[in-house]
Amino acid sequence: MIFVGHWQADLNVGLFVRCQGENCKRYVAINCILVIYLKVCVMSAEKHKLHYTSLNRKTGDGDGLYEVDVHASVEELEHLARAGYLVRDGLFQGEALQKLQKALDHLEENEHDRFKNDPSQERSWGHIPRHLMDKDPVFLDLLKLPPVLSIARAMMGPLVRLRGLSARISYPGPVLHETPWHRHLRVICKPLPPWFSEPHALDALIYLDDLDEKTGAVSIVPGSHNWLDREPPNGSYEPVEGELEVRVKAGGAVLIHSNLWHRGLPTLAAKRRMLILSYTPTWLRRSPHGGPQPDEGLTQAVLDGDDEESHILLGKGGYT
Ligand SMILES: O=C(O)CCC(=O)C(=O)O
Repeated sequence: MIFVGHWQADLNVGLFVRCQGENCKRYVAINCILVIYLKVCVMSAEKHKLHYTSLNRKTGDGDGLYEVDVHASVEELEHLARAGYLVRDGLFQGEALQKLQKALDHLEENEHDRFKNDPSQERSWGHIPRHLMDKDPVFLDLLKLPPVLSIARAMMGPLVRLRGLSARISYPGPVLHETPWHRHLRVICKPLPPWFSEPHALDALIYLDDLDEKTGAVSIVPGSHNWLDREPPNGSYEPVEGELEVRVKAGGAVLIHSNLWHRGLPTLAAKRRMLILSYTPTWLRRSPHGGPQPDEGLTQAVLDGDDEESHILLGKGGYT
């Protein structure tokens, strides 16, 4: 939570910060800086091109040259590196958004039996379907989603793979649906060994419903992806210093480094649907969550095909 006064900065572009404090006037200067800062965070993507040369002649498409049409400005990438997040409004709109909502509703219906909402528990993460690309072509179409994949390649190099596509559906009800503070790549130890490989992944948290008081915002701690000496408070739902509540409209996304501390705030009065689309360097493993991939999932046909980029994205090759 950022404390900057008795007002809410609503930039009318979907990002809200809840503010509290004693004396508004004292914070006018801070507020102005905050508004400029937030505008940088949410400005629409200004593209640029990036060129990589692979220094591994066995990998890549012949000459080892990769051009990435990055769906972000250089400043936005710097912000992502430093703060660990980037807000994308209107990533999906109109029919494209409806297709995702419908596909997730369909999957929810199909997998409802697997969702256990134990009434004896005070809290739950909600319903978390996994392996989405294997289950519906609408989700498989996200494999090369340029506004996310291009940023993944800009941050981690040309050779990235899918870590997973999962969903989280939370509902209002007697069992409170919210998540504790967490990060997604829990592979860090203390002390850090001399050859420690810092884990990186980009997660696009794609919201299919408006984030508001009814559904619950997502809260993040800017810069926390760089904290290699501590973990988020275990199982905690309590506020953390520097916490920032982010809200987007349906179809918007919050791109985060996988190890940014974050939590989904309680879903109090309306169903909330979101997707998590993740990419890592090719040599990292896919997400272990959700067990083995479904037999005869849709990605198998892609792996049987001859598109090398898709093979690499699905974990076949792209490393030596
Ligand atoms: O629901 C959210 O906003 C975040 C969910 C999340 O990070 C998770 O399910 O791992």
